[in-house]
Amino acid sequence: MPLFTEPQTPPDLSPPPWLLLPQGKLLWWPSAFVDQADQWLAQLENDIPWQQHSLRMFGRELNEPRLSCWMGEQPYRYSGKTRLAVPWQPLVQDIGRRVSQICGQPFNGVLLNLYRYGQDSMGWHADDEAELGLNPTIASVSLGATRRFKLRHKLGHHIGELTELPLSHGSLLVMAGEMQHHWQHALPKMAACREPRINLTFRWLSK
Ligand SMILES: O=C(O)CCC(=O)C(=O)O
Ligand SMILES: [Mn+2]
Repeated sequence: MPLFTEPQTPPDLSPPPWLLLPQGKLLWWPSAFVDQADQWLAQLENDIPWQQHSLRMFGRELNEPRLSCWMGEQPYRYSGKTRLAVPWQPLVQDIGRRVSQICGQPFNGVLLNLYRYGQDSMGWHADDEAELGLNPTIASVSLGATRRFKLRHKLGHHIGELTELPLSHGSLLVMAGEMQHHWQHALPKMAACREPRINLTFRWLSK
């Protein structure tokens, strides 16, 4: 028996500080849920009623390049469509409570997204629907394949240096402050990626 054992690295239990950007702030915590991530991914892949939705673009109805599910307490209107809410599932509610504790904010809905492979993606946009309120806190949990999350200031790249974050299995990203007024985000295609990714973006909708 050795008298002394190697010092253990304490688990990373407290959130990192907010990253302050010009006109917005971010909390990026890559290891937030690494211990639970495998189990959450397996369960959500199976248990969520994933739906294919369409988008109206250039006068045509096109399938969104991902599957999704709006879950929570009330309908959500975005991209010109109204999405009825699927009732909370206990696991999703549990994840939401943990995320709320970290952000110090309540959430009453979550958009779950399933990117089946690297060809699934999300174009440039801001989460700026009126019912999200003035400066919404949007909290995003990522599971599965690491994908690139891109950010750009609406006035151009010279405003913000930060343009891309790798969102890995078990990570948490929170966008807050004036972010949705001044910045857009996107999840580009990644041809080489063959693994699925699930993303949960928790939101608060005014009644
Ligand atoms: O998949 C992501 O990380 C982002 C998804 C997103 O921005 C959205 O659904 O509004
Ligand atoms: Mn978004």
